[in-house]
Amino acid sequence: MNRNHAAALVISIGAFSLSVTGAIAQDSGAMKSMPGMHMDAAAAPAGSASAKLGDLDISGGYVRAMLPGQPVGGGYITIHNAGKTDDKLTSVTSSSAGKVELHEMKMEGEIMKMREIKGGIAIPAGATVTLAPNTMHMMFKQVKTPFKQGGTVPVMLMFDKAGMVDVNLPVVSARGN
Ligand SMILES: [Cu+2]
Repeated sequence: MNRNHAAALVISIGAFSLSVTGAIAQDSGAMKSMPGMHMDAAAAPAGSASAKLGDLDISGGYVRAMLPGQPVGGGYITIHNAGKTDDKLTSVTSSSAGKVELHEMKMEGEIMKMREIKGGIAIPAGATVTLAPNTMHMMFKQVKTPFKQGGTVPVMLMFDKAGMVDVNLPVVSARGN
């Protein structure tokens, strides 16, 4: 698939997740950039997952259903550090995917770009960090069975200080509600 085809495919499926577009571009070997993306609201849908781990309050966890042919899934979560010690989300694993990467999306001029966040996501003392569409997200790769609305995707979040916690993320619609 050349880059133009990837772009056309993305545009044809409409207003869906930017993680899809980024991943397609990435998988085609060109870590780029689709012009003309719009920004979604970042509010977590009803029924999203929560958990508590030490000083960390985890909420708003969910993944989006995957569209036919979509090679990767996107997941989102909010982490509040109520403690006095900085922490860091170092990695995520899931039995539903061969691997889970932490990604971020950034506008560079008119262009939205996605890249892997190396070294984890800092969760400073007192801070609330949100992984949401169009910003940071969990990217599920080598997904065994495409995520389907109504299902759940188990993840294990690993933190530098707080340790690890299992969360079952509900699968919401591909539009994120
Ligand atoms: Cu991504």
